[in-house]
Parts: sequence; C-alpha cells; structure tokens
Amino acid sequence: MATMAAATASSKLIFSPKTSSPSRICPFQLCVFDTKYSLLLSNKRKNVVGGGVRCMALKEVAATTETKKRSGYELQTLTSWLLRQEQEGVIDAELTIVLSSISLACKQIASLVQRANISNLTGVQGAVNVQGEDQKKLDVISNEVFSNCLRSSGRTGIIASEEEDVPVAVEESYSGNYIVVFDPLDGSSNIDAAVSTGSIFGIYSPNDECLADIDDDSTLDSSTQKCIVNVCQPGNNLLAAGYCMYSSSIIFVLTIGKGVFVFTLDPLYGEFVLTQENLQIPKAGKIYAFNEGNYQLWDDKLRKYIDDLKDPGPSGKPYSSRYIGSLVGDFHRTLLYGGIYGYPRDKKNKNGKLRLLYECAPMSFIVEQAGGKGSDGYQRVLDIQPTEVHQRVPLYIGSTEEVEKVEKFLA
Ligand code: AHM
Ligand code: MG
Repeated sequence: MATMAAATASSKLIFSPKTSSPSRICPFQLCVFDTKYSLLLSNKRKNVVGGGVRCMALKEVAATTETKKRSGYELQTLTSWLLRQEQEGVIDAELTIVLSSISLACKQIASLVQRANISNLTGVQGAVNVQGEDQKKLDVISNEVFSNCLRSSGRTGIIASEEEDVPVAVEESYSGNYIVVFDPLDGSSNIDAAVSTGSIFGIYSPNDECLADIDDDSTLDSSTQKCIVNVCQPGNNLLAAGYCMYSSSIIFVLTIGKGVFVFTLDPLYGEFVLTQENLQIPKAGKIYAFNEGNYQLWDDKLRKYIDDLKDPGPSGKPYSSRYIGSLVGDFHRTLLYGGIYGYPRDKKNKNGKLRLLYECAPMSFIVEQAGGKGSDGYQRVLDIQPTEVHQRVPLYIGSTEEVEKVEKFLA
C-alpha cells in the first residue's frame, strides 16, 4: 500500500500539468513505477532498475504525459488540493496542516461509526454534557479523536467542542494560533440505527475583541476566560468551515472562503478525492426539512408558513417534506437539491436547539459560499455576535428564495 501510495505520488508529480516541467523535477531522467511495464519485463529487459521500475528519458516522459492527460485517470486528493491552495497563497501552511488533521480525524470517526455495531460502540456513555444531553459512547470517543488530531497538528491554540464545558487551550509546547470550533459527531441520536451523522467545524484566527458574557465575579481562571473570549467570534470572521458526512459515502465539504468544494472518501485509496468544485445551491427548491412534531409549539407566523408549503396551489404540487434529524445529512441534501432546512424557536426552547458557534455559523458560511442564505429568521447568522460558547439560535438555511420566503412570513 505504501509503495502504491509512493508510486501514485510520483506519477502525480510527473503528470500534474502545473509541475510537468521536466527540468523542475529532474534534469536528466525520471523513475516511475509502471505496472504495465512490469508485465513486459520477461520479454524486454532494457533500462530496468528493479521490478516494475524503469528509467525514462525526458522525451519519453513528455510523451507519456500527453497520453496520461488524455486518459482521465488523474485524481485530485484533498491533500494535493490543499497544497495547491497554499502554493497560490489562499491559505498558509499552518492552516493547511490544521485542515489535514481535521480530515484525518474525520476518516477515523468514519471508520468508528461504520464499525459501531461490531465494536459495541452504540448506546449511551452514561454521562451528560454541559447542555444537559445524554452523551453517546461515540460522542465521547469522536470528541477525543478530534481533539487529539488537532492537538498533535501543533497548529491549534484553542479548541471548543459541543462536548466540552468550556474551550480548552492546547498545551503551549504543541500549540499554534488557530482556533477550531467543532461538533465532533452531530446527529448522534441516529447512530444506533446506522443513519447518517456528521462532524462540523469552523476555524478562526485569534481575536480578543469579542464580547463574551463573562461575569466580573466569574470563578473561571484567566486562561479559560481568554479562551472563551477568543472563541466567541461572529461567523463573519470564519477563515474556513466544513463538515464530513458519514453516510452511504463519506463526504467532506469544505470552504476556505473561495467557493465550496466536495471531496469523497475513496475506500480503495483511503483518500478524500475532489468530486465537485465550486458547488452552487439551486436558487429555489421545493423540499423542506423541519421537525414538524413541534408544530403545536411554534408561533402562528411559522405555522402559516408551513401550511403554505403544504398547499398544492394552482400547480397542484405542494413542497415535499424530508427530515433525517441529522443536520449534516439534511443540510447536504439541501445544498445539492435546493430547498430549506429549519430549526425554529418554539414555546419550550426560545432559541431553538442548534448551537451558533459550531453548527449554525459554519453551515451558514458554507451555504453563503454556495450562493444560498443562513438566517435566524430576521438576520444573517454570520452577523450574530456570540456571547456564550454553547449559545443556541434558530436556524433557517438553504436556497436564497426559500430562506427569504420564511423571513417574509416571520416579519
Ligand atoms: P446534536 O448535536 O445533539 O446531535 O443535536 C443536533 C441535531 C441535529 O443534527 C438535528 O438536525 C437536530 O438535532 C434534530 O433534533 P430533533 O430530534 O429535535 O429534530
Ligand atoms: Mg450537534
């Protein structure tokens, strides 16, 4: 496998259009692993330096480049895509490392989720998190996986997770600057039924001008207070955001503020491969995703909106309802097919259920980068200044026309 990976990497080096200048790679000749050539070894023992490895003159390399370019077998992995962004100055090397470490955490969580039933990782852990929710075994493990990957990247200064009471500073000797907020396993109530779940993350640079709500008589030590202040930034400051969906495919969706890119985990290579560039959400879409079990708890304006969606009207076709109960899954479908996802406030929960920092803001950054909208019903989610780490806000997110429609009903 390692040999294959090395071979793929060296083949990439040769065939990549940006690095194909032979003189930059090697002034004289290049060695590549060539499986086809290894089959010919018995007939033709010329220029051979080892099983399946041959040295080619530059002219030959150029000819092969032409052939391979046309073959359509070139893959772009998340790693090579990130390196390209770094070379082009869109992100720095530190952020490249942070994003790589997040993708590694996601691969690890994907494998844990897929084997949950086999490894006895379903069910609850027995603890309750700071938000009063029962933690599932995989909530706790995924949090550990995410935190460990970020810590060992050496480029993260502060991490804040749905599963931790307060944001945590990374030990100084390993730390860097970036602040990462994340929900390591969103929708974990779906785990035991093997339904889609996901991880969500957002990345900020340090900023101590934020207005976190810390009492003067707070018992928190100054380091924790500093972490809270740095974490409580509006989504407008996000440098990058993304999610990984654990479903029939493992999908990693990322924005670094220049469009939305979709990578799919290729189980053969164990690599995320670029499968969609500059994803754009449809302007409108007749699918809505709300937990309608809460209908009686919603206010009249919202109920009228939902009734309107169900009205077949002159076309005879009402909206379709789809609700997985897993934000990442519902959001991903909305991004691809258009429509709206909503988690409104209700009589019991005046700010809804979803958390601003590591659920609503990263998803809103992604949807805006895809040409859609994220709103709390009245204002842009990315403009909301957080005052608490686990602050909740209502969320309406998806196609621009659909989000504007609900805003009109709520006005
Ligand atoms: P979680 O972070 O505790 O998993 O909660 C968030 C999840 C979202 O993924 C999902 O959209 C929502 O909660 C579902 O809530 P409900 O069961 O009330 O519909
Ligand atoms: Mg969550």
